[in-house]
Amino acid sequence: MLQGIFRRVGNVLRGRSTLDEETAEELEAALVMGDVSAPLAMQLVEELRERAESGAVADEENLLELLREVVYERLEPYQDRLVFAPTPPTVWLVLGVNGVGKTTTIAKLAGMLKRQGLSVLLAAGDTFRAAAIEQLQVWADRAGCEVVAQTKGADPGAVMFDALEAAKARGIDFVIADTAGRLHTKVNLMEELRKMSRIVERATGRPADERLLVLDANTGQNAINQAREFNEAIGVTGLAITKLDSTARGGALLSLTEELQIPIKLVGVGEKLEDLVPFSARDFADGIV
Ligand SMILES: Nc1nc2c(ncn2[C@@H]2O[C@H](COP(=O)(O)OP(=O)(O)OP(=O)(O)O)[C@@H](O)[C@H]2O)c(=O)[nH]1
Ligand SMILES: [Mg+2]
Repeated sequence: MLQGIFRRVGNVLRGRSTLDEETAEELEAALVMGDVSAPLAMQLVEELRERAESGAVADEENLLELLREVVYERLEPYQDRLVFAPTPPTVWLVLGVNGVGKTTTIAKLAGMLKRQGLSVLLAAGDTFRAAAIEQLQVWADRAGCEVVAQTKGADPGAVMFDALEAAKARGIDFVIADTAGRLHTKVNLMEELRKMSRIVERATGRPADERLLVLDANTGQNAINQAREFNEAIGVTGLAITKLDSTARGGALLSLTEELQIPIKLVGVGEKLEDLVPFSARDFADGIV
């Protein structure tokens, strides 16, 4: 994953054992090209320079190794696990603008839980987009779980309510809710998500255990604006970053976590059911070289 941004970084550092002015500038540019914000790129290069100067850098490998460490230390505090409820069902709301990979991520999560022998019910909360319900159904069949749905145009709050009732009645371990990525207006969307959230709270006595925001790694700095909006509307508990397999960027992850202080829980690395992994700061940092 992430060969794109980091190949460029690797190219800059390859063959250099000192961080002279020219290398520093090239490295900063390579980071910015990979969607690291300009101020953060400057900070990273500065940190690298300090470390390079405080210890003897014997070879170019060492310089890359130092950069890995700098990136790892920045991300490590934001690596976190998914939250499970003390008593079932665990409820996860999956949020994000259209096309980021919500429905695919839900299917991958369901597949992951099913493989662990847990029962999962999906709530078809995207009642707005044409064929969204059918798409969720197709994925549910692949993952081997059931869907609670109403018809297109139905109230997603009512779908949520039905799904929670069904899960409680049948002793299901997990309810994962799909949500719309777009409504007539953004205000409508946020209002609808808040309503779904309230219904979870009323039905289970606590907020959804995860309000997972799905972000497409390719959207770069724009992902930060999306995260800010969803976070203000209903409080995001974790991020799922998708399409890291197909991006030449992904550096926005670094600024994203620091600006919003929201942990990254999952990473999507492909279009298949198995292509979801827990976020690892170490793997991400290692992707640099
Ligand atoms: N390469 C790659 N593609 C992905 C990944 N996750 C999702 N996709 C693709 O992204 C596209 C959109 O995925 P969806 O799951 O339908 O996205 P969504 O957020 O539910 O979209 P809406 O329902 O329209 O709001 C599909 O073509 C997926 O196959 C990933 O990790 N890697
Ligand atoms: Mg969808």
